[in-house]
Amino acid sequence: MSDDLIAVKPAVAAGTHVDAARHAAMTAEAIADPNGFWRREAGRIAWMTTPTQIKDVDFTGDVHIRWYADGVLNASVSCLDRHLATRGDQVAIIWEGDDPASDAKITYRELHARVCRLANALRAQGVKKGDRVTIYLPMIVEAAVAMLACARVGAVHSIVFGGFSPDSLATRIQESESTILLTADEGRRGGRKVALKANADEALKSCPTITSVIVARNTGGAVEMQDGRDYWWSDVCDSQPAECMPEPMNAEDPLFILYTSGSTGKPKGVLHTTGGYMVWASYTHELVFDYRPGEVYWCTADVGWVTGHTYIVYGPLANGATTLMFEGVPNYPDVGRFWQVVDKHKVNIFYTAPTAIRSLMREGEAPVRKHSRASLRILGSVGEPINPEAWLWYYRVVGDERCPVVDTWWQTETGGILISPLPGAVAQKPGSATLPLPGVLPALVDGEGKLMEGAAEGNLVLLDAWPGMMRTVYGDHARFVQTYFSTFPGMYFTGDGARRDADGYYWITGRVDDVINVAGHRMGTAEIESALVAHTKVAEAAVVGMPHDIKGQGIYAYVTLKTGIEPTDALKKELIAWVRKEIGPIATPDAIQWAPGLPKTRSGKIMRRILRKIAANEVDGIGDTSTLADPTVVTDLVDNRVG
Ligand code: 6R9
Repeated sequence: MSDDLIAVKPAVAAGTHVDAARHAAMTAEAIADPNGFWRREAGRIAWMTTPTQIKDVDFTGDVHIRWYADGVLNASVSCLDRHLATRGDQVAIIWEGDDPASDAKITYRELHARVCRLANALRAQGVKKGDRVTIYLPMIVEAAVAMLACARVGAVHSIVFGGFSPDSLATRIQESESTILLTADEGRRGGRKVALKANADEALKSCPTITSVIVARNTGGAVEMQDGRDYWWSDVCDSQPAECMPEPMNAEDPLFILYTSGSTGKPKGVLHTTGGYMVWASYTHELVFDYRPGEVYWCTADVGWVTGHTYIVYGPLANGATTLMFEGVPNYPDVGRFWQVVDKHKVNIFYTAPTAIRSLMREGEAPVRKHSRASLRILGSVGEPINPEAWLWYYRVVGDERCPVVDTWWQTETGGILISPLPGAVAQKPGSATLPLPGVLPALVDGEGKLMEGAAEGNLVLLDAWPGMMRTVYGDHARFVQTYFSTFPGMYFTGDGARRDADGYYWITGRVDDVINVAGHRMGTAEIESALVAHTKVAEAAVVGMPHDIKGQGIYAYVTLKTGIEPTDALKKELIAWVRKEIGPIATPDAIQWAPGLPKTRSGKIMRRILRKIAANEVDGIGDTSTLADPTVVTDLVDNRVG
């Protein structure tokens, strides 16, 4: 690990929202007077009724988390209406297509009108406050319109990433009991088409709660439209008025559900509410990216992930920013695509994932140097640990040593960034997410939950709440308490491990549970295992992460076949295709090893520690196998390791 300190440059500190002194003052104030601090920060969004109650939190017992509980607001008003007088004609969204020849610019006034039309159409379809609406859209402007229209009528949106399979979509619709699905004919990515409507049709065979499907015409590809259920977006929206009364929402009314993978069982519906989430989205977007009016801001995530929710839509729009939405991928039509877009739209702030940086790094400096990148001011990273080598390449080659790199640590559950340098205040260290934002109280605990002081390595927890954190698991509060507050009672457990150095800087080391992070996509090993065992020829499966140069982690699956089934290469291919179909391409196994037996304890628990070591080819570190029911299985697995 690199411990070089990269100081804040005077040019960056000049005119910053938060300099070092302010950072220290805010940090102290947020601890000394959280109610006063967060009452003031609430002023950054638009309220119909200003809250007088600020923080009401208990991390023990049944766990309740309430912020601004008597406040009333509508998230879409903060993102749209209140900007109309001052920046109605400013571009809100720059849309850049997968095809470099296609783009669009939408002003705040146009976005407001499009959101209102869809909101009216949703009401006409019978959508009421509290109803769930599933969104399965590609990275087109309609995705942002859909989110804000749901917010406008008080519907709770649940976005399903367009790369998920019909099965994954169906489970998420069933779990949320959505009544409406918003989708498109097809999506585009890297010159290929994604059959969204066809996937949706497949999923809807097992989703009786859905009464209507609203379909955006995107590629113009042929789709089947079911009479009485499916409507074209333009047909339901064009005739609607461009004004729509926003639904008054209590601060603690849900804004959205987002399903995310955990270490066990089905994906959890992470529930975020309105007031605290919006304050957090605005606060963190302004501080971490030091966003200044008039700047062009680009986050390369997909709206199907939490990063897209908070840092493509809600945060930037709450702050009146110009946010760029990109339909494409980093290497299409060529590996200079990101920098070509940066120059084309004069992007000032650029936020991407380490996996993208590593894949571009492999292509050398020339495709970067070909483009000027002179507009860039701040670079951000999110989604997984960034290795110092990739950090330094990002800093030196992409940012010409001019732009600070903000490595932002957070999770779907946290709603927004918790640990990150503020570019005008905190010196950076390549590979470290550095310090908590003012108002965030991370700590490290050992295996017994004992707080560790000073320089240490342990489990990353949060000792107190912040306004943007999740409130519950949708429909399963007991699972919320169990997952996040039972490992270390009274503390929120992140599932991550971290090291803290002598300067108090945090270095996230990765998940300590059975969640893996593949190319910045979070996945539960249990989900992939259950997809594998659903195949008729598979008796048992165990999945672990293995180190991968580009993706951070790859998927390594140990598969035990049913008696009499021949282990062939053709069957490996069949299983890989099967997992892609069951979950989606992001879950494609990188390696499958036939396992006549799995290392189990005498009580039948699979020893994943051993499987991880074999997958990583660290066979010397396997350690004690004497507690296994049959230690000889390990020898067989080591001898037949794949790769
Ligand atoms: C925002 C997002 C969350 C998990 C998290 C951690 C990893 C995210 C990171 C990072 C090291 C960073 N993670 N950012 N690890 N440094 N800057 O990615 O949410 O998809 O829920 O994933 O991602 O392991 O626990 P999500």
